[in-house]
Amino acid sequence: MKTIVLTGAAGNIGKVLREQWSDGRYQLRLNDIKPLGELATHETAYIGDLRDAGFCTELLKGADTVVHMAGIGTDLELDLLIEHNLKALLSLYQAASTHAVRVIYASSNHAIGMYASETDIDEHAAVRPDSLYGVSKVWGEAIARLYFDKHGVESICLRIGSFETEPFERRHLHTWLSHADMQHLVERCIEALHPGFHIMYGVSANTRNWWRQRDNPIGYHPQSNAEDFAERIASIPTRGGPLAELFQGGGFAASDYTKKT
Ligand code: 15L
Repeated sequence: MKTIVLTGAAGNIGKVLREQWSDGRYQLRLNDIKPLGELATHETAYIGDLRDAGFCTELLKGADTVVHMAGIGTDLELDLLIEHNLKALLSLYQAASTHAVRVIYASSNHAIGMYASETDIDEHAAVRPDSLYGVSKVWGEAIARLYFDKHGVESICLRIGSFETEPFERRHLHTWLSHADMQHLVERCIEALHPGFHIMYGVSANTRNWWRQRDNPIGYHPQSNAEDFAERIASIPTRGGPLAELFQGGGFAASDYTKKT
């Protein structure tokens, strides 16, 4: 049976993955800095800070894959991004290299959020981050690439769209990732044979997707479609005002925007 490390296990995505694996198909090492509640027999809690290299080494020793969902999920202060999205990630990759563990890295669509909303792109398009948060995700993808090229650590970077129970605004017609599709995506990343390094868009099979997956070595086949909710949400403006409608990153792209056209 595979041993999977799940960081950010107490977070939104972490909880959904933990629930999916409640049947005990994997031995789970659950990491967070917050309490994790009652544990099942196939679960072990590793409460601790990923910036601590010794802790990371202990966490990953003997594991097959780490599903790295921990980190700062918004455009907060630079110091926090540096601590949690840059330093902690580096410490995790160092441990992954020491123990030859595959990494599934939670990148984000905000790595390419400054693309205009009418544009379709694939995973090979140049990065265009929409915020310092997006820049921190670009850093993460670069670390993943470095550790594959230089140390052979396999990584799949997931450019996650809008992970929500249901889509609830116009932008989600293009960006929604359902819980079921996220579960399928992460499971395909774990089970794929020798994926190497890849960037995958974490998005459902939305009719209006902006993101095209050119290479799909893991066999990700999403089933949900935000179009099923179009009648209700097409008239609900994207949060962040009119500018947010113009960019794929929505409110992240609109925030602090000062460019004169
Ligand atoms: C993200 O990366 C954020 O963590 C999340 O809060 C949402 O803003 C999501 O992207 C999105 O783009 O909808």
